[in-house]
Amino acid sequence: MELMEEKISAAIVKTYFAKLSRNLAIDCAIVGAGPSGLVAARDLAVAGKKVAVFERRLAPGGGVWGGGMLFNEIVVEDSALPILDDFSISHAPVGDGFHTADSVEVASGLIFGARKAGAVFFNSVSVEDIAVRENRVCGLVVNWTPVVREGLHVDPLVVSTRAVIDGTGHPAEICTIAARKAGIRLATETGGILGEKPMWMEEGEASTVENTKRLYPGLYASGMAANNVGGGFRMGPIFGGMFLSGRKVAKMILEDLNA
Ligand code: 48F
Repeated sequence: MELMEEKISAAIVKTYFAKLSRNLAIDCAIVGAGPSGLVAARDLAVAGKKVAVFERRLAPGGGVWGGGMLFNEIVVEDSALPILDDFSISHAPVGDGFHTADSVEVASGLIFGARKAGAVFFNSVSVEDIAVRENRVCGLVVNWTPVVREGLHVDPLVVSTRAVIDGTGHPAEICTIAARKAGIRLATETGGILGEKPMWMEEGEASTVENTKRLYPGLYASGMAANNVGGGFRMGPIFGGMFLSGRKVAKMILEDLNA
């Protein structure tokens, strides 16, 4: 008779590898499970696309969990409330078109909503490179975060995808690799990464959405990554721009994939 210990281990291994196999060739790969990436993940999955999210840390959610300076509340503008409502995340008005939301509810709600819509998560996985063919970004090079952190000499695996979203936040890691390593000319004024500017909330909220764009065939950026690439201002613990950026990038990718 099979021991319970054997059954449990076999169930996890079998299910995980089936999940990984199903996601080795996908419609959209999202790097980074921050707020912009999670909104995009849900929208793309709701539209029927095969979406996977690759997150370096154990817990998806990016910079949402800690609110402002570890006070676990965030602020959202009127314009982004429909997105919170789509995820059934509560919010309370504080005047002048601003609302607060509990950052733990926001982080967990975004993760749950994206997953329930069909997006698949690969957490503790770091994206360390891209694949480029015929002038198009067409894949991600992935490895376990502990392997990368330990500096182990272990080769990665590759996931093929029709679209990549750089949702890595402030460092814009995927666009940086594209520009510096692949020699890709990004769709910016200089063709390179313009660099994030200092704090200016109103401007930062607007520029996060404006800078959300297709930067090269197959490569898009959202959230703070988009702002870094496009030279926008930072905005701190107000998150409407992040949510709207996620919605915008998903819409652009759907148009491109369905063209
Ligand atoms: O930074 P982050 O939360 O992304 P975002 O959607 O949102 C920014 C806000 O949280 C905040 C802000 C709002 O005012 O300014 O900063 O732009 O999340 C980025 C996620 O990407 C992961 C990282 O661990 C984080 O969870 N990440 C970064 N690089 C990689 C990565 C990588 N190479 N591979 C996998 N995950």
